Amino acid sequence: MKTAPLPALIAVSALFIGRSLSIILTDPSQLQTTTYDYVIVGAGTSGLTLAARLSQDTTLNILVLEAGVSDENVESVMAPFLAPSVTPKTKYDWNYTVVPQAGMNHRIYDYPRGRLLGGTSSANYMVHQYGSNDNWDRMAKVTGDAGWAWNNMRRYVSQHETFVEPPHDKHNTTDEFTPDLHSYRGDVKISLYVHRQNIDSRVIETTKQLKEFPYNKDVSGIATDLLGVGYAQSTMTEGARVSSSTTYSRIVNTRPNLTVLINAMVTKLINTGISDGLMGFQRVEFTDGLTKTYMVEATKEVILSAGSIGTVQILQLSGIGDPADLDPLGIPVIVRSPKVGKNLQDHPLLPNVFSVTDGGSMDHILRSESEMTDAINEWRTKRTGFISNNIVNNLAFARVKPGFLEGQIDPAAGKLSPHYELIFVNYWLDPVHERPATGSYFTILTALLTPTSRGTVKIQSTNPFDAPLIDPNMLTTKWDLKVLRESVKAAKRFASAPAWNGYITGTMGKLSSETDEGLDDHARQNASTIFHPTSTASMSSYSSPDGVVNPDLTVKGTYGLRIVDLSVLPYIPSCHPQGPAYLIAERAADLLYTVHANDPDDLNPQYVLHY
Ligand SMILES: Cc1cc2nc3c(=O)[nH]c(=O)nc-3n(C[C@H](O)[C@H](O)[C@H](O)COP(=O)(O)OP(=O)(O)OC[C@H]3O[C@@H](n4cnc5c(N)ncnc54)[C@H](O)[C@@H]3O)c2cc1C
Ligand SMILES: *[C@@H]1O[C@H](CO)[C@@H](O)[C@H](O)[C@H]1NC(C)=O
Ligand SMILES: *[C@@H]1O[C@H](CO)[C@@H](O)[C@H](O)[C@H]1NC(C)=O
Ligand SMILES: *[C@@H]1O[C@H](CO)[C@@H](O)[C@H](O)[C@H]1NC(C)=O
Ligand SMILES: CC(=O)N[C@H]1CO[C@H](CO)[C@@H](O)[C@@H]1O
Repeated sequence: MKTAPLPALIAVSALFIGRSLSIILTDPSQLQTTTYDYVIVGAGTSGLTLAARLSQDTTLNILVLEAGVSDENVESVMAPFLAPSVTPKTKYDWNYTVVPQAGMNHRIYDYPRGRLLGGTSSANYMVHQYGSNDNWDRMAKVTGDAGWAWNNMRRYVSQHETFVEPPHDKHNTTDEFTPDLHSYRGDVKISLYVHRQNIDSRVIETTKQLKEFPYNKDVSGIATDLLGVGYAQSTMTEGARVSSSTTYSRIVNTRPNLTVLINAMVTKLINTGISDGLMGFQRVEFTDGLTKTYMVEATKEVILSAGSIGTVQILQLSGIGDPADLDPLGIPVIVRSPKVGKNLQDHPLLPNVFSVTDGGSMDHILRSESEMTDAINEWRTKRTGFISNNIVNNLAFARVKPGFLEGQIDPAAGKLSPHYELIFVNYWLDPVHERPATGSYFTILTALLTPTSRGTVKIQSTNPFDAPLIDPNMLTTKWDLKVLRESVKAAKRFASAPAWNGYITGTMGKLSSETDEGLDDHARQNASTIFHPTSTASMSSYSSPDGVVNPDLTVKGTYGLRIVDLSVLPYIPSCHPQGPAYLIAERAADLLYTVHANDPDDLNPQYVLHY
């Protein structure tokens, strides 16, 4: 049942071109010292960004420990269209699987997380957004820290992104994004599509035919309004993926006081003292994955950037967590923190597949070894063709109709936040069910963006190599099922626009159902994840025990320990979350930081913490 959405041919295309590695270290014996100012755990989306910012202060000595391997010259990572072959169940994946899902017919499914330089930014599908301002403003409100509000966070966009214009294919992008909103002087390159798909014109035509689906020129969220149908903005440039690694690894070479060590899996943090009732955790134990255990120390802070799963695992292994989770494993509770691993949120994803006129989609190309080989060869030599592009060009964001919310508190952060998303794909894309051997398809994946279900992550043994139990607990509330059902109805309305006449020929599976029960069956049978776990080490106000970190990202009950990744979000944002992961790291750097070489004017002294 479980297969990658692309042919096996691509899964083996992770060829190394064979340039030698940068000075990123691969073996602990290469470390010059065991004492650093900061030790960052995880060279992922947030971790590498934070390392790059902090190391602008050359008086600081910084070590980043990454469990995974190098991303360098891995074709499946570099070629945008091959993203679905980077994971699951590869050497670049943590290979997680969820526990049987009560709300989904007790099915299990893969739960990929990048295990390589760049973390999940090296494995994801590259769609880039910041979310609506409501998402950030709600975070400011529940944490009591105005620094998380969008009017403060927005300025980080200028140092974070460089919008690549024109894109690699040099097409005319008029009306495909709003130039004034974007930055052209930041680090991470972002671009519009570089290869047209034959469904694009029908998608845009639909926005003219159905009032329900207005065109939105810019769905980044920078201007706060991301409702409607627009062109995806993706972390890619010159026909290749952009990640925190492609962006920041290079600077490691130029910063003698920044060290990145790969193949180094952190197994726990060691309690190094007690001060004012707070526990210190400034020693980090890690392993080369073979036999040896190593120890390094941070004189200032240890920063966990191991992601929504990895960060929880390390906290729990270190005795920071819910006694109910730790006691049965015989782990002494050093910091009682009942919310560690609780509050897991994710966006359920449901493929709604339509059959289309024979040969009208990309399915026949994806099934053809020779056509794929030709396309990959074109990409290798010229970085052009569909392999140079993301798998998706258009997205839609929508809210349920007002009546829908009667008698119900709106789980969205505000009126600018969508409840669900539609993703338009020019072939059969179902992460759970393999593409049929014949036929041509159009997939509208729908995602529930405001889930009220809450799940858990917890370790199942004291062995750091045992995967934690991951329970996203999806579709276990009435709201979640109802909104996902509504998203399916919206997908069917979308597909009923005249623009699709002569193209769509039918529906697959229970998508055809006219009853709510039938559509719910469809959801329970076919939904899985869009891979956006957040909130497992949630932020709350300084006085609130109902969280794991404080608004400055310090771990409650500790000193010398912070968390900087998506686990700190109290609520999952209504968007693709890599943009928020980058921006959290930008603000974390400000919270820690004394020098801000790029943008001295942008620095708000209110948020600078001097050591
Ligand atoms: C298949 C897939 C597609 C996605 N598509 C999109 C998309 O199109 N757009 C979008 O916005 N988001 C997408 N996402 C989600 C997004 O990429 C992630 O939410 C985001 O990158 C997470 O950032 P992070 O910094 O929290 O964690 P990560 O980037 O996952 O970083 C964590 C790092 O810590 C390392 N680590 C973990 N444990 C340890 C340990 N014990 N010791 C040492 N190192 C450790 C990991 O190997 C990793 O490098 C996708 C995710 C997946 C899996
Ligand atoms: C994940 O599975 C792949 C394929 O079986 C394997 O090569 C890789 O080592 C596994 N990764 C981990 C972290 O176990
Ligand atoms: C791009 O398209 C717009 C609108 O159609 C047009 O006004 C503009 O001149 C075009 N730009 C170029 C460089 O061709
Ligand atoms: C949904 O699930 C059913 C039952 O397992 C399956 O027949 C169908 O192919 C699945 N996928 C889609 C896109 O309907
Ligand atoms: C704090 C620290 O280790 N600083 C070092 C940074 O790198 C320069 C150049 O190698 C060293 O001279 C400093 O000692």
